[in-house]
Amino acid sequence: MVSVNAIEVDIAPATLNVNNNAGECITAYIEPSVVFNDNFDDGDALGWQVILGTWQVLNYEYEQIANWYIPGARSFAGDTAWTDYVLVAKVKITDDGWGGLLLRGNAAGNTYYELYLQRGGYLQLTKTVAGSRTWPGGVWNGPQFRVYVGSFADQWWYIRADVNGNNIRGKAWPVSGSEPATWHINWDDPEAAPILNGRIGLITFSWSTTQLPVYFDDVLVTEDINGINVDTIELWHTAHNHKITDVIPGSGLFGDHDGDGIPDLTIKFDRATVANHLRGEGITSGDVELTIKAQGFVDGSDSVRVIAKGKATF
Ligand SMILES: [Ca+2]
Ligand SMILES: [Ca+2]
Ligand SMILES: [Ca+2]
Repeated sequence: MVSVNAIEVDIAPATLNVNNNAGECITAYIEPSVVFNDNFDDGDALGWQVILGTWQVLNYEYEQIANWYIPGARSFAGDTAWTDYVLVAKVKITDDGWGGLLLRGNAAGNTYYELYLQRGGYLQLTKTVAGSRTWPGGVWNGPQFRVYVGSFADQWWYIRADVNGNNIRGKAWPVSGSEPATWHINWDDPEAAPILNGRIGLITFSWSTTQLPVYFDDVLVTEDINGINVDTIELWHTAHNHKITDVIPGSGLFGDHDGDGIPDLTIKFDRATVANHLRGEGITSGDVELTIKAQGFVDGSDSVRVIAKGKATF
C-alpha cells in the first residue's frame, strides 16, 4: 500500500442521540488518500523522468511528440517503493496510434506492466521485465489481455488501472461517456516473479509522426482500498480503545458516494449498538471520536456529537 494514515473517514450522522435509537444505521465513508496528482496546469513536468521520447508540457497537457515504436517512449513519476494503488489518467491519441499507462515501473524504467490503448480500438495489457517484453499468460494478443473498447482516435479517454498484489485490472472509456461498472482486463499474474512494486508512468508508441502527439492530462494516483476485507471492519471508541461493534455484514459498497472521481467505500454499523455502548459508558453529551479499523489497512477516525434529547426509548 502507499500510505494508510491519510485515508479520510467520514462518519454520518455527525450527531448521535444516545437516548433515541430511531434510524437503523451509522454510515461511514472511507475515501482513499491521493498520493500523486499532476494536471500540468502549472506549465511544467517537474517530478517526471523521461526514459525515451520527447515530452513537453503544452496547453497545460503533457505530450509526447517523437516517433518511437517498441519499446515505446516513456516518462515516469512517483516512488519505486509504491505497491498497491489505483492510477487514472486522461489520454488523447492522434489518429490511430497507441498510448497509456505504466504500472510498477522500476528505477531503470525498463520493468513494468503496460496498460494502453492500442490502435484499432483495443485496451491492451503487456508486461516488460528488464527491457524484455512478455505477453501475459504467454499468449500473443490473448483475448483476455486485449479487449475491444471502441474507437478512440483524436478523443480524450480515461484509462484506470488497479494494481493489488499480483492482480492487475484495467478499464478505458471516453471522457464524454461514463465509466464502465466492470473491468475490461482482470488478470492475476501467475508468474514466479510478478512485479509487486514500482512507480507510475506514461507510454506511447507510433509508426509515424501522423500518430503524434499523444496527449496526457489529469494523472491521479490514489491508495487502493479494493483489497480491504470489508467484513472484518470494526468501529472502535478511540479514547477508551474499546471495540464497539463490527460492520453490518454485506453492507460494504464500493462506489463514489461524493462524486469526486476517487473510488471509495461505504459501510454501515448498527446505530442502536453504538448508542447503547456510549450510553453504557456514561457518555450522554459532547464529542466522541470513533475509529474505523480494518486489519491495520485502515485506521481512520471521525467525531460524532453525542446528545441526549428526550427520554430513553430502549
Ligand atoms: Ca491540464
Ligand atoms: Ca508541474
Ligand atoms: Ca469519492
